[in-house]
Amino acid sequence: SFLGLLLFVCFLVSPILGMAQNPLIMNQFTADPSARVFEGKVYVYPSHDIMATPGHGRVGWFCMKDYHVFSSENLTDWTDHGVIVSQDKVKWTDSTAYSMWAPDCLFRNGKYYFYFPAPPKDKRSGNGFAIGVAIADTPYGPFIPNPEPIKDVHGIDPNVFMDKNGQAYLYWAQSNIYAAKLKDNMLELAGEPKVLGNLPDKGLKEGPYLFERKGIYYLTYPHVENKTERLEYATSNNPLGPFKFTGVIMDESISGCWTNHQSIVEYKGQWYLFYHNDDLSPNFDKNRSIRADSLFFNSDGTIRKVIPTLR
Ligand code: FUB
Repeated sequence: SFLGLLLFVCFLVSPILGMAQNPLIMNQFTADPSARVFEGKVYVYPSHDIMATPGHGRVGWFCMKDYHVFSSENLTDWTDHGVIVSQDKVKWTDSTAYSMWAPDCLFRNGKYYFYFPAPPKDKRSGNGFAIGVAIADTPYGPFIPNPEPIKDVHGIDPNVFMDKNGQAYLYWAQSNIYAAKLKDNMLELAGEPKVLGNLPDKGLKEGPYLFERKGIYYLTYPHVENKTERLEYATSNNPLGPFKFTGVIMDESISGCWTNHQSIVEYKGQWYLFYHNDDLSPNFDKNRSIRADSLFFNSDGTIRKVIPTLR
């Protein structure tokens, strides 16, 4: 097939062009990649898409019951460290939900803190998501889930950022993007959640991912106005804003995959965009596959649009 031929050509040319080989993981579906550099390697914490079946998740929708973590030193050969957190081991989650959505991980004071959204079994705050934390001594676990989700956080797609002064921040989404300082214990908010304004008015904004480069704080997020999500960014000189919409990192997917979800990381002197598409499941866009491509900055700090190395 054309897709097979395309994958084969990408496989042949990717080492020559210094690109990652996309999609990164071939033996399972992966989405929402949060890439981090820990211990000299890239670790990717994705969602783990599976197929819902009657009684196990919502048929035709996103379905996930656990998380794996993958590591690599060359972005081509990946080690699957296996399941690090699963919904049946997290006491506060609704174990019928199969909705372990986009996670993130941060290192602090010798510990790795893994943040993940899931619907709680306690429905007093409605049918939405809460955000939990699991803690480990290594980037690949074993992770021990905290018995309760983070208080006062309702939403999906947690992202954690540690500023140079040691202050950590939590970002998350619930149609808009929210942010708050975290206490030093990394388990509680240190201030009121704030809606980050000045982003486009219309369309769902989710999947926040914040990073800093040369004193500029980049708030990146997928934004959908029409059919599929476009990766955009806003900048500020403060991690809590005010942000100014700055540009587009990646255009809408021409494959028709509704979602996209990004993280941006520097590894061995090169910046990379991690994101996802539907390469291994072109007819069902809730079974996704993660990718990475090189990302470049202009001299004024703006990001050059990344052209995906697959359709
Ligand atoms: O993976 C489920 C949801 O799809 C994520 O939480 C969103 O960011 C979107 O990618």
